[in-house]
Amino acid sequence: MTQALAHPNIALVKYWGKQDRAGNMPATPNLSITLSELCAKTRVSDSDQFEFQLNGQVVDDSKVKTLVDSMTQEFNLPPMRIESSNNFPTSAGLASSAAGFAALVTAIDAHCQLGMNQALRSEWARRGSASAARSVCGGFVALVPPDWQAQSLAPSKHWPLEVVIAITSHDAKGVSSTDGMERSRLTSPFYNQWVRSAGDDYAEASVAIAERDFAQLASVAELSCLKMHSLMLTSRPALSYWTPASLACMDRVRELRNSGEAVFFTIDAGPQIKAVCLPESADQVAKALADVPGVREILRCPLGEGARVIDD
Ligand code: 2P0
Repeated sequence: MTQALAHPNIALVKYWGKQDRAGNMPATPNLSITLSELCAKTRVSDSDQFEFQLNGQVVDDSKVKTLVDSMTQEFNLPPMRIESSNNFPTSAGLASSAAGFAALVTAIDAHCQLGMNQALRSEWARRGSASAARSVCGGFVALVPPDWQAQSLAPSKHWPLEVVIAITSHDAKGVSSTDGMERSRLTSPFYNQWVRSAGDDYAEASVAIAERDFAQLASVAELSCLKMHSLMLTSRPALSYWTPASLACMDRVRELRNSGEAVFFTIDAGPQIKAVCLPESADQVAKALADVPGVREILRCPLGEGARVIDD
């Protein structure tokens, strides 16, 4: 039995849309921060047949099955039982699949002694879920061409940002990211412009990170987030992941920033707000978001490390 742990990551330059070829490659360069505190733990053990359990329940998950089948074929592996658990809500815009696939590939690699390096684990995790490629690495992470294997831009200690997450709903999302981004690619009139402008957003964000320029990172990260949500809203039929509380939190973050706090928001394919702050603003941001009507829970995460094998 081998167990691995991985954290979710939050994209600051978003991935929304795939290339039209095999390998689950994003259409645009993207960039994330890896969180600590929240985690997926995945245990792999020998078994007579494939079985996947999520949070203690046997689940028929076609993405997990497909990835394990591909790895089994590629590396001639025996059948495995896979038990995964998350210490945070699943399928609600908190990147549970990112953490889950990064932990899964890391556990299979160790259990079956495949000897993969980090880049190869990232590539296999990407085949499961592209954002999972990034959770293999810690700190500030890039997923860019030509290889589309995630690479570390900087370790978490380079710039100890903190993320305050405002949970506004515990419900699982109605349309999966995979289906939603394909709908946007096929139907949003803004999709081509999104693809054309992503390289500039990526370049600006990576400079802001290298120079620890919070105002510049805030500006480009909110732009990338809102461009992605514009694609969602202009898909046919429209994709809308926000709750009224998500909008109220966005306004609250803007007010906090106008009053001098170092904070910006980002939102994924779900209703939760992730407020990225400098550590000196985190207490104030957490307190302010907790008071927004409709916010159910506040989570606080410093930046964390990449996927790794852990003792039981
Ligand atoms: C991201 N998201 O960059 C973006 C922002 C959600 C919104 O990556 O189809 O679960 O499995 O590759 O990785 C979520 O999409 O999609 C995602 P697949 P994935 O974090």
